Amino acid sequence: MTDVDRSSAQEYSLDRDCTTLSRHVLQELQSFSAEAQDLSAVMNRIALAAKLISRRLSRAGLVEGALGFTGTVNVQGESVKRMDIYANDVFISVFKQSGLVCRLASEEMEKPYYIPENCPIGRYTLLYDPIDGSSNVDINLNVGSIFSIRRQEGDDLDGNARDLLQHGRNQIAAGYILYGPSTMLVYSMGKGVHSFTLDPSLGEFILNNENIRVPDHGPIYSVNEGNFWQWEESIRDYIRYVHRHEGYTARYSGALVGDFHRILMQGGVFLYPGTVKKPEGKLRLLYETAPLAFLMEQAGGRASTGTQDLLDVVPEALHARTPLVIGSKEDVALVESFIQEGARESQETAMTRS
Ligand code: FBP
Repeated sequence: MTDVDRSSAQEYSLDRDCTTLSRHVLQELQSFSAEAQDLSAVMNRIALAAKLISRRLSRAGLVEGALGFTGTVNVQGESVKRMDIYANDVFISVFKQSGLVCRLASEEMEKPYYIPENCPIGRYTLLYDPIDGSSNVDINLNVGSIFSIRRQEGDDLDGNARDLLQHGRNQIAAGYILYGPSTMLVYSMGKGVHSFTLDPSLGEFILNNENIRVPDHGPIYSVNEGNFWQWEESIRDYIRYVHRHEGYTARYSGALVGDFHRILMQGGVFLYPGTVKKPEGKLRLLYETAPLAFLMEQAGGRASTGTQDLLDVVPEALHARTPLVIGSKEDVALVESFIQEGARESQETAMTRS
């Protein structure tokens, strides 16, 4: 290797090592304006929350009271894990005394949380799922955090956050943190999807993959088949199709972030359909499905409720749920075609009966 090669390789790895999240955000925004600096600072605080949660998870088995249930039930009617509360409080703490985020809304809080010292100057609202895949926490399997940044509009005096009931295309930025063998942060500001790996020796998230593109088709389908008999016939028909056709393989981790990340990197489709009893499904729009839909569309994939683009859905409430079909555009279209066929058949049956 010539000296020139060696120095350019060193220059490259040094430059790569210096491409931290906050620097990348400013590069993305191609601006050093106050707004750009603020957004970079918001992302930096999210990175700090990720480091604190990653540290807690990595030692949870050794820390008294880090695992298990709190004994309470949250606004979703779910039993709350201690890690859910720890992570929820971490996101609030990192934004105190920041002047950045005036309001935080999360899966664990019925109403948004206001940081008085940040209002009204704080331009942004953070919506987040502090621990996604809670059922995996106590058994040391991968979990995640999901976040969405929206503009703070109006004063929301009654605290019902009605100004947040907007479609997902109004998100300024979105992303997730995957707490796996390494801790990764994946985000988009509407200009492509980029991933960072936490380098514990530096304590920094360093860029490892820029402008991620999802394949148009992939072999993976990811769904909880345990719900098979609760689904509409059309979804059951889609699952029968992938069972009978070569080239499909099932993967389901029980944590949306982990399953989503696999699809983003390898292609395929993740589904959490509605059931006959709960047609709206389980996953929450504003801080679970809309942020991931924003990323998937940025990566060249698609996100659907089965009948419409998920980013066009306007929620009726802060904790509204939606069915989710997300991933490679050909695979999402295939699922939608089964749903359309099912709708056409039930319409035909209804007409013959009438
Ligand atoms: P939490 O955010 O409360 O963990 O709920 C969401 C979730 O755990 C997703 O991560 C996952 O895809 C799904 O629910 C698993 O649900 P099920 O156990 O019904 O398959």
